[in-house]
Amino acid sequence: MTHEEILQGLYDFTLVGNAPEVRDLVNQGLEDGIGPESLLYDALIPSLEEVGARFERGDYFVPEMLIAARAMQGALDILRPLLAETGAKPVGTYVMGTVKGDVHDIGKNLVNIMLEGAGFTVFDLGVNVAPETFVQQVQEHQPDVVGFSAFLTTTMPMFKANINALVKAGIRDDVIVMVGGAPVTQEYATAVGADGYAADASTAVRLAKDLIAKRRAAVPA
Ligand code: B1M
Repeated sequence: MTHEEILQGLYDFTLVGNAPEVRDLVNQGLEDGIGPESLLYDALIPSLEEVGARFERGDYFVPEMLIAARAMQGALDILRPLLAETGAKPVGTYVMGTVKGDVHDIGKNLVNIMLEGAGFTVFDLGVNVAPETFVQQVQEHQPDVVGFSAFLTTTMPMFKANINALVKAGIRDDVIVMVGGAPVTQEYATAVGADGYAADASTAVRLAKDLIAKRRAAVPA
């Protein structure tokens, strides 16, 4: 198979949620020398975007979205160690979770993989994380950054609820707050009082490093 055929196959099999074929093609692609980033950004993510577009048009329903997501997760299990394998020095600590009411986690997991690859220690709180859990975990781990992911317009308001909970606990200024997720925009992030917003995983890593560097420069150790 050519590289193009492998990428096309990955796109097609993810779209129909054929997890065994997706796993096989990921392995075959890696054996043939296709980079993990290319498998991700040139096939898997575009396929999930098409899944979302079909859902919006009413051509797909929740079960189709779910099996496509499972196929993607199988691929990520194989790619995770390769994406995270950079030998980077520790750069900071990150507490991350998907907000309350929201169970989407593929995007969050991808951000975590890239953060780990860049040298962050990541505490992943999972999905459907309540404001009080974020507060408790920030108090426990004292991270440089706390990240909130939201993938539904209906769960985005939880950013503000989480920030309010940090304020109430008296720890808002101790931690950098970053937000992200498919429907989130810079304007929304600014409006709720987040310190940073990123549209994708690699920008999220770059921004986290920049925000930490700025904070460390401003606050003498
Ligand atoms: Co849902 N879903 N879903 N879904 N789902 C979306 C998000 C949707 C856009 C589909 C659509 O209509 N086009 C739509 C939301 C519409 C909206 O509110 N604007 C939607 C809906 C409506 C729903 C339900 C309500 C459907 C229903 O039940 N009627 C339901 C909600 C359940 C709930 O959470 N309470 C639901 C359920 C599901 C499944 C469970 C079936 C499944 C999730 C499985 C899982 O995650 N384990 C699912 C899926 C798979 C999707 C789509 C198709 C794919 C999501 C995905 O993984 N994308 C999605 C359509 C789409 O996104 N195009 C959709 C790939 C991923 C790599 O990208 O998630 O954007 P993304 O993550 C990016 C960036 O956002 C960013 O970096 C990531 C990597 O580059 N990022 C950050 C993420 N977090 C960040 C944090 C940061 C910085 C950057 O800093 C802290």
